[in-house]
Amino acid sequence: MTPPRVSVHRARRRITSLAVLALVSAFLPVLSATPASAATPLRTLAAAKGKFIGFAGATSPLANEAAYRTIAQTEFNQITAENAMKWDATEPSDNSWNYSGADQIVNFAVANNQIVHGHTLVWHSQTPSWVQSLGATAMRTAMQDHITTLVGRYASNTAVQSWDVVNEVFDENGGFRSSFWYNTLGQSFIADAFRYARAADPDARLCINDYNVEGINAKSTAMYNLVQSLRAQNVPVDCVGFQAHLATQYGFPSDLQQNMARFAALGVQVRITELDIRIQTPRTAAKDTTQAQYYTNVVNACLAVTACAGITIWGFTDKYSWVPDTFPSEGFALPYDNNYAVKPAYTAINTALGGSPNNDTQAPTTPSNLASSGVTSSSVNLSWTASTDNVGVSGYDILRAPGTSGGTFAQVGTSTTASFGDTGLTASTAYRYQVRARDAAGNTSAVSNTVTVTTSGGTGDTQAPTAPTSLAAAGTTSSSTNLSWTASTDNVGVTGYDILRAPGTSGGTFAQVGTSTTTSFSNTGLTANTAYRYQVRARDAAGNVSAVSNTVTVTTTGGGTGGGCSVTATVQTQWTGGYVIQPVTVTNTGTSAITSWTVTFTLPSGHALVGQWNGVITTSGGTGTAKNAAYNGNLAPGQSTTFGFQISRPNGDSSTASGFTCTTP
Ligand code: 9MR
Repeated sequence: MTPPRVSVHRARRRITSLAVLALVSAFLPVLSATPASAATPLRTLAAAKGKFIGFAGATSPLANEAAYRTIAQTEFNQITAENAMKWDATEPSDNSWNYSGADQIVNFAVANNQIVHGHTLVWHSQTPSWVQSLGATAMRTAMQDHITTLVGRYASNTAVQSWDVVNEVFDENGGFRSSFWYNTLGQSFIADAFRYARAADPDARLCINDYNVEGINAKSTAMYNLVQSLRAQNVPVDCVGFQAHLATQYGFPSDLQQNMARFAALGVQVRITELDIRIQTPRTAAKDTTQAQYYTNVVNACLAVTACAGITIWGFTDKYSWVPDTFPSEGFALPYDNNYAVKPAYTAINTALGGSPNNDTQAPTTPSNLASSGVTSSSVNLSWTASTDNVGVSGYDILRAPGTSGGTFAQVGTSTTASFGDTGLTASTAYRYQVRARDAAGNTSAVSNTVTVTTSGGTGDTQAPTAPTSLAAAGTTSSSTNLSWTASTDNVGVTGYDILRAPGTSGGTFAQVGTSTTTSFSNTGLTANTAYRYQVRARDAAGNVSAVSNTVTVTTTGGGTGGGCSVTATVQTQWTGGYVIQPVTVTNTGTSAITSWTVTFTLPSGHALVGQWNGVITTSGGTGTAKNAAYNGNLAPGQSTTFGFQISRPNGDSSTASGFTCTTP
């Protein structure tokens, strides 16, 4: 039989845990810790695998420690309140509610684009004595009130997506735990709790959660049978949580994946809800290695089971772990140490999620099939087959050498796509090109094949295009403006326009900010409430450049006392028939606080809104209008918030919403 891995009955005060931890730490040998900065964050890696990676959040360090907050928001995309949503925290006496900790967790999650798992509605522990002493009828009513009120409070908050409805209802042999719930109400309290929760938030995913159920054993089989029977009775059990409070001295439950898979076959989502892997003190490098291997095993099991939605780690720093509270000679269960340095466990999780932490040294593959096209007397278009890389290709360097041999290759440009246009070349002249790829850690690939290009002889043409005229700006927002002008003409044809910009209403220098092959250009990334001057000039195929156009002065909107905003939108995922835009990031670009914002965007024909979160979105014709939700309209200067939405589109249509513009009233 599996040895008991955890006792959850004892909730000592934090002071005890810190005292024990301090004592243990005093004898801890110095182990090497590596800063996490070189690693791709866990949340990025997990999202790429379609999983969440979360942590149990404690309200005090979240409020008071910047180091804790930084890791919390950088590394994780899911939060479970470690204690703040429990009954004793939220309803300490009958119908007297305290949401401060719960709201703190939820607000943090919303601000950082994280999802929240509510923990926990019905549990024998951390439930006030006024509940425990009620008679059957009053206890059932109290349970219904508690669930209805607490779940109802967050039902419209799209960050809060799931709840532990009942927690730890089994004993170690697979019988029902002899808790006050069971002893007063019998097992019916379980089905009732799920039904009350479903009524309070029909969209929330409702979970049953327990410990020592990671492997296949009497307790997990009892849980399996209960879930199967509840679902057969249409009791809304959607998900099973495996706490996974593991300990290296008891061995790894090697049938974890198999166990999750059998639950998944019942049609439920599964998740690892409270992962930590404690060791017996003192901490040693060998124990760290074993612990890291266990973390790897858990991540691999979740990755291998499609129905596994993700993993929540029960905290992330040893500084705030429940373990020494309960097991005085055990601890060090988490991926960060007391000083927020990463441990081998962090490296293991990151690696298992597909990352290459601690200074990635793997170079991208070499770009191949470099080829030239569209060679003129002054320009060439290059394209190549993209490289791949374990942490992603961040861009390409374009290298050029003079002539058909000899000389030195020097970098003449960069590209984030697999093509590049090189301009300003001399007619009837040979050049050699190569490209190489870079990754996010700065590794560069070997160079591609070399392509030799000889520019055309040109026409001997020295006639410049006419200067563009009637340059005008329209649709200026706090961060962008649209320029248009009357086309130039040229004896050998205009090939494009250079767009030049100078700061302010006078002075400064005009510098090229873009090119266009049409008679319009949209300049983005501008600062709110700021003046800019623009000019354009035309080029012809022989490389002749026109005089500049008239100057147009543009002042972006927003800023000042009214505030201003900018918006960027990302297509997170798409499929035949739809896509998700997430995050849409709204930033106050002004110098004073704003209290509301409005983002408009264009929806292609046949695209329809099917879901939205953290904003209030309406559509009319081909225009979408998103206004802030009640809780994210207030933005200090420089502060951002995000929202998102899902769109359905006709099959075969690969277009997405575009033209995102932000305004403040
Ligand atoms: O980590 C929690 C700790 O701070 C509390 O004192 C304790 C009270 O029982 O609960 C801990 O979290 C438990 C979780 O809510 C349910 N599964 C077991 C966890 C560890 O005891």
